[in-house]
Amino acid sequence: MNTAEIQDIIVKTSVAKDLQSIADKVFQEERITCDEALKLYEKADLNFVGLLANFVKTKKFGSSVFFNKNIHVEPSNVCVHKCRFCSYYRESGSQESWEYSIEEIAEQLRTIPAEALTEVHIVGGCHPTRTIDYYCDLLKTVKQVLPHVFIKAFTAVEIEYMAKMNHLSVTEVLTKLKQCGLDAMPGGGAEIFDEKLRAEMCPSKTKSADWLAIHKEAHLLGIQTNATILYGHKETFAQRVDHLNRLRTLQDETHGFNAFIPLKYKKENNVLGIERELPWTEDLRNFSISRLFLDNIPHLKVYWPMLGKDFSQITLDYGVDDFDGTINDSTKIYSMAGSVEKRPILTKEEMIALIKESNKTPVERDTMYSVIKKY
Ligand code: V47
Ligand code: SF4
Repeated sequence: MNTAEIQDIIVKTSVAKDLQSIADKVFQEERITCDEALKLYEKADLNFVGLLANFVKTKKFGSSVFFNKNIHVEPSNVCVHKCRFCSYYRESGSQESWEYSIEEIAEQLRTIPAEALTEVHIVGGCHPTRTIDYYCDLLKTVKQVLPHVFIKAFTAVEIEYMAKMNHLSVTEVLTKLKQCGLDAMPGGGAEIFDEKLRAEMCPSKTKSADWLAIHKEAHLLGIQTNATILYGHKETFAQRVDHLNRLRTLQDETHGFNAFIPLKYKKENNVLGIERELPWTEDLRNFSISRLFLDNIPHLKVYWPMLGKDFSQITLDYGVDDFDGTINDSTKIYSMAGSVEKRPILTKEEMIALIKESNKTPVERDTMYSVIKKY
């Protein structure tokens, strides 16, 4: 649909005047304000924001939907933090904990044919006794076993912890990791930036300003990163807008974020005590409004293991342009929290078929979003 056709639908469906003026801004590629984003969360129905988000996505990327061939490595779920929404951390020695040695991880990676991967994603708990040497050796080993892959590793929370426990600055940690093979960083640990709510949800975790400062430092060192929000728990719409705004402001300065990934709170096996997860319509509205507000972060990613393949296909009409990766059944963070996919794995062919079924064009990318092949 072109601009005029969408504008016509908006007028004919008697959308309120204040929402129409937001739509006009979107069509003119003008930035929407925090108040306008809040108005969208409070007043706009799914079809309205969906239409606009799909318009923006299509203008940027046409029918392309990106994916990559990746695996998640989770070295350990032993963690010094005890975030109240987390279903994953365990004490060292507990039956449900794991603490893989570098050799165990290398063994696992050696079983994967080289052509099956272009990225290894590494995220785990903040382990109380592992020093930065473990993480440096891990990066070097991954590059030895799979020299052609990009490594996207360690959240800002893990980076902060490495700095503290090894008496190093964040810059020193990032520089060392980069020398050992770190190419990019994932977006985890952002949770919700509102200080009061963050203190309630994850009291000992990296403070919001520090999370942003670590990403800024990574960007300045040439390490591209992602960003996330954990939504669907106790946060208000205003707190979501505040979160998005802090990311947009940093991105204006550094341009180092590749993708934004809204992570839906899942309620199983954690102590937060939320009884009902958000309905899917709210997920779609959240994807759409994120696409409209974050005009400077190019990619909007759906993490399909958490939301399920079928529902993730629908998000492709609500502003999403990135289907993440093949994953290879290698993550437990979400299966322990009650994710839709219990054994997340897609072959490249299955991924291509899912995207084509949604009437989109699958585009294989690498970690830096360079195009490998269009299908
Ligand atoms: O920061 C923890 C989230 C994140 C729960 O950058 C939960 O490409 C929902 O950030 N319900 C880690 N979410 C995972 C992450 C990620 C995932 C995929 C791709 C990328 C990327 C990053 O998992 C944590 C936290 O926000 N999380 N517990 C839960 N109960
Ligand atoms: Fe640790 Fe991350 Fe879980 Fe928090 S969310 S307890 S930092 S593993």
